[in-house]
Amino acid sequence: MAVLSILEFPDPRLRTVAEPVSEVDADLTGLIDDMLETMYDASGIGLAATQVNVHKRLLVMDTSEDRDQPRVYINPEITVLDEELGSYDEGCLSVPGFYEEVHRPRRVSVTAMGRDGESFTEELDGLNAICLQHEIDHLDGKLFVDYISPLKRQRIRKKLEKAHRLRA
Ligand code: QAP
Ligand code: CO
Repeated sequence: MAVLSILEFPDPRLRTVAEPVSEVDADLTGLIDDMLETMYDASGIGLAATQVNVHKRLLVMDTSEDRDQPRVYINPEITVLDEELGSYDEGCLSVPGFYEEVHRPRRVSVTAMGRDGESFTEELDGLNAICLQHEIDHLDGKLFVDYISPLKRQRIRKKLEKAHRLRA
């Protein structure tokens, strides 16, 4: 297993639209395990393959208090169950240090394959529903900062670009 490096906004590779996974083989389960290790190492609750520069439709999540309930979604397809929106102060491992309120549907249904390649369907609400929508956005090249004002987004961009220059 390995901790992978995470792309950060405004890296243009985060805008890539991911391709469906065709087969759940040993390479893919290895990637899943590395993504889970990367998410736990970074204290995140969700991570999409896009964020580790792999452009496949795959994401991992764990919103549990004890960080012991990994969830894996391969080729996730989401249906909004309820148009009612909820708001949450979202963050992102690709936008470190910044949090902004985002509105999203509160209840969704998702059909996906798990780590075993078996298809499943489940209904999600609360933080799980928010996190899943945030991670599927990554697979479509979208970031939570796309939902905030251009002025706030530009401020975040400038601060992260400066941090990246200092790091380099
Ligand atoms: C996405 O985000 C999410 O800025 C997952 O310094 C977040 O795990 C969905 C993190 C909130 C719904 C609600 C962010 C860690 C983790 C940071 C994360 C940071 C350290 C973000
Ligand atoms: Co994110």
